[in-house]
Amino acid sequence: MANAVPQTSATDTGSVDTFDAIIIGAGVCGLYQLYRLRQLGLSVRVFEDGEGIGGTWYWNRYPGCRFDSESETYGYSWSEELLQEWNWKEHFSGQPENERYLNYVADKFDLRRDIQLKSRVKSAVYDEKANRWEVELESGQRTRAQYVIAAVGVLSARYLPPFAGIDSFRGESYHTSRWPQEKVNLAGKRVAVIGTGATGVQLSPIVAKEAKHLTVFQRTPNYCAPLRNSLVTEEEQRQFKANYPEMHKKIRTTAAGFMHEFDPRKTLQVPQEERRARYEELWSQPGFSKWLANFQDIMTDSDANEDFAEFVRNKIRARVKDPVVAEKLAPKDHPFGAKRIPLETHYYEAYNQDNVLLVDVRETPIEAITPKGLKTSKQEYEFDVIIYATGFDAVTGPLTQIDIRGENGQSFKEKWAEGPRTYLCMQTVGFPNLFLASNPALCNYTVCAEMIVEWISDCIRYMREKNLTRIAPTPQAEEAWVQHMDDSAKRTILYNTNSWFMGANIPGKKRAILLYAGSAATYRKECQEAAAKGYDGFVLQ
Ligand code: NA7
Repeated sequence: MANAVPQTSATDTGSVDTFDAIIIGAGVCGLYQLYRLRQLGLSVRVFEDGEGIGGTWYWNRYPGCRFDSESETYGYSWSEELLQEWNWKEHFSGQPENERYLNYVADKFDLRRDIQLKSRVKSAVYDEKANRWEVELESGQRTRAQYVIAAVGVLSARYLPPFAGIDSFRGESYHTSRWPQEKVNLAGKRVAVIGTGATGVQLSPIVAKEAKHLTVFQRTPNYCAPLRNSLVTEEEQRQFKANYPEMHKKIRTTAAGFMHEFDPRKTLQVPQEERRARYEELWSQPGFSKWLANFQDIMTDSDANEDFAEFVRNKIRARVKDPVVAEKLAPKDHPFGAKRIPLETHYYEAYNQDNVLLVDVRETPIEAITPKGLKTSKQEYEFDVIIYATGFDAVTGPLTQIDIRGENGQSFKEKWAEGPRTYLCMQTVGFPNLFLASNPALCNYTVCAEMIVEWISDCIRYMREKNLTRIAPTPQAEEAWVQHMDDSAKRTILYNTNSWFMGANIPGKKRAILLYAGSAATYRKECQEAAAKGYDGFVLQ
């Protein structure tokens, strides 16, 4: 039986707690990872940067923040009791409720006693002789563990563009992913929102309602699709609860881990009238059906994609009264779905309000943030509040921000300088016993996260049963997987578009696919097969 009690040893620099496993991050992945490792009898410590748990749902508390997955698919599937107890109030649940849900889970499963909040991990260094990791926090606190599981999130390292004069602004400024706990009062204020990704699109219509004036600074227009959120009725709630097993079975087989399944037909083989009718039908449905239940070649065939892209542009044109503004909002420089599709509620209508202005920063680039506001190449705008909805250094950023050193002092950041190098997205050569729970294979969050967490937990259980203490991939398996990630992306329209999927939103970041572009179901199968073959592609000692 594993020793579930942390060991403390004295060193010349103070005492060091030793755990079986350290988990970095108390979000969706980290909480479940803690639960699973505890079940194995491991002593575990979770370090969480925030003052509360929840990860994404703790940090992103900007107005309008909500799921774009159907709520019932986002909840954890591993506790029938939890599934039956929790009532999702909205079909696409908002941040306050999502944060409440994760806190409910933490309390129900007594997770808090192993979570240390306000604890940002500074470094993790592998000690080869002892085969363990030395983890140091920003506070100087040091701990040790045989296993480190990075559950740091894939969209958690905020990106703030290095605008000239950014610190000179005399008003209030916020990044959406570091939104304050207390309500930000925008009433009567002149507000700027920079960014029109999923975040800016959720936020702007709400700001437009409250603020005296809103100016949205757009660099790339997105294909935004109606979310069509609504309250969950009692009957729907009853159906969720009755159908959970079936639904979970289904989402484990779809390409993206959502409840939507691509239509097996090829777009241009479907007669035009029928195709149009299908587009309208998809458009009228809630959530990502317009993307993920579309014809199967929408992500691989440019002509097929363009057919739907023009349909979406016309939807935008129909909603925005000023034709000049409408054309600025209608994307023409990238295919539909090559950037994440923001799901919106009254986004386009906001531009019909007298108090909302759209500034295209490709026409008039942002030159500087000034004490009074923001200066483009054309003019200076005055603001009381500037909101940066400028996104994240996705997937690699949260990991490379930590000084992780593997065998021979090798730097993780240097190793990943060209993009993620993993086998099965789970581990990287040279960093034994470091597992990546927040990894490039996270698509629809919880369903994918659960599979990854369970794979890691099963692997650790296997090692303990066999008295093995060290696991890392073989260089050959890693090389083949990196190639497979690249090949899978090349077959899609993702590859040639500038988006965070390709790391193209961060100046100087090497272009590489950051998310697994193959099917979630295939990924699940590959991971299961490797495990069934005694962790094929890994060296266990
Ligand atoms: P995104 O999708 O990366 O969007 C960031 C936005 O900020 C996007 O419109 C960017 O324009 C814009 N941006 C970034 N840098 C600049 C500069 N320097 N000047 C002007 N505009 C800029 O992040 P989100 O937070 O909206 O969404 C992230 C994910 O969270 C989302 O995909 C969902 O999965 C949940 P660009 O498009 O790069 O031209």
